[in-house]
Amino acid sequence: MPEHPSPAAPKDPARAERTFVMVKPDGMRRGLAGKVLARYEEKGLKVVAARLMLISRDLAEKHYEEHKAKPFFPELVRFITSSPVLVLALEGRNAVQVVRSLNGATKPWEAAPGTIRGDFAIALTPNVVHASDSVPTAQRELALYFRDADYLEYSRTDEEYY
Ligand code: FUP
Repeated sequence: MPEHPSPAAPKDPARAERTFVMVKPDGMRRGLAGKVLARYEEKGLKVVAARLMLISRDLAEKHYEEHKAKPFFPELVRFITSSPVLVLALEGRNAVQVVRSLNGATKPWEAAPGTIRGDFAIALTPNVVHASDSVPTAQRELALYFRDADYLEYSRTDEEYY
C-alpha cells in the first residue's frame, strides 16, 4: 500500500462491503443526524451515497415486507413515512456487521451504552437508525434507495489505516 494512495488506486476488495443505513424520522427531528453520521465516519466507514428523502408508503411497504404480517407493521409504515429520513450507503471492511454493532440492539433498552441506540433511544419504533442485517439484505435495501449513478468514488485521506 503506497503511503499516499491516489484517488485512482484500485479498490481493495476487502474494504468494498457496502451497507444501507437510515437516520429515521425521530433521528432527523431530534437533530441527531450529525452525531450519528460522525460515529460511522470516525469508525472508518466511507459515505458513498446519501440522500434526504420522504419515503412513500409503497417504498415503506417494500422496505419492511418481511414484517407485513406483524401487528406492528401499520405503525412501522406510518412512522417511517411521517417525515424525512437520511439514507446512506456506507462502505468499508465488514461494513454490515460494523454498523449493526455501532447501532446497538434493536430494542433500545437492550442496547449497550456507547451504541447509538444505547445512548440516544429509549422506545422501540423511534429507535433512531436502521441498518441492513446481512450482506444479501444490504444488496436488496441499497437497490430500493439508490441507482448506480448515485454512488460516488473518492478516497479518504486516512484510508491507509482502514
Ligand atoms: P432491525 O433489523 O434492527 O431493523 O429490527 P427488526 O427487523 O426486528 O424490526 C424492524 C423495526 O421494527 C425496528 F426498527 C423496530 C420496529 N419494531 C416495532 O416498531 N415494533 C415491534 O414490536 C418490533 C419492531
